[in-house]
Amino acid sequence: MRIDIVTIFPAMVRGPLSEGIVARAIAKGLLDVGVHDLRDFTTDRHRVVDDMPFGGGPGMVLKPEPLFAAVEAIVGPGEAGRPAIVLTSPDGERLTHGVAKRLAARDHIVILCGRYEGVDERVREHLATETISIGDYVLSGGELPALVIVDAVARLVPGVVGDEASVSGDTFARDGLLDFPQYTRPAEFRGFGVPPVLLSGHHAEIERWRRAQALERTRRHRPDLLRDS
Ligand code: 9D3
Repeated sequence: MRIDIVTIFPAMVRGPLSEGIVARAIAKGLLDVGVHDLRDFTTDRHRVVDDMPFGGGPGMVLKPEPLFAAVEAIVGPGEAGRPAIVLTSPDGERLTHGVAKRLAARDHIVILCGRYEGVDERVREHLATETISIGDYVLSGGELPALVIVDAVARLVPGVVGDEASVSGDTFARDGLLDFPQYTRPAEFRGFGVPPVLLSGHHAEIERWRRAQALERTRRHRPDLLRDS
């Protein structure tokens, strides 16, 4: 799988890509990530990427030309199986495990990082194939969302996560329930113990306890997940 990220802050996204599971996936050749400076696709002396909104109002809007030029340079002329062109925007479709799975089925994803007050609407209408938000809070741009998308998608690429059971057992992947509590040694830490059932060796009882805990947590923190399923 190949993912290209177009941003005005390339250094902001390169750092996180060089650590952890995503870095290992790149090293293993399972994933290739390209980071592109939007300013490299401008044609004026001052490398201007934004301009004032038509109709007036505060802030600046990302101009369409550099974004179109970037995608046209990144996407090969006869590239088989058209890539997904993802625009990050606070008013996009909310990123969920289902959206990540849909993207993980693609061979090539190009992520355009939004910024400023917005992006010229012609980018969304005539360049992007989807617009994605990572949740209902205001960030200063699409760079962190792009990294979130790369992380969520990369772990679904076969071979990226060492233990496949840990992918299929994840929260949301398992059965739409939140995770059960986990403990490790020591069995007593500063006077705090571990639920005795986990030390009992009774696998059926442990399974029953975990399921009850997962259900209770979901009811308490995410009742919407129980209603939606
Ligand atoms: C709804 C806010 N907009 C009203 C004028 C302005 C605006 C705020 C913040 C436009 C862009 C941004 C920058 N944020 C993103 O580009 C972004 C984002 C986010 O802020 N929250 C969750 N997901 C995303 S994906 C891209």
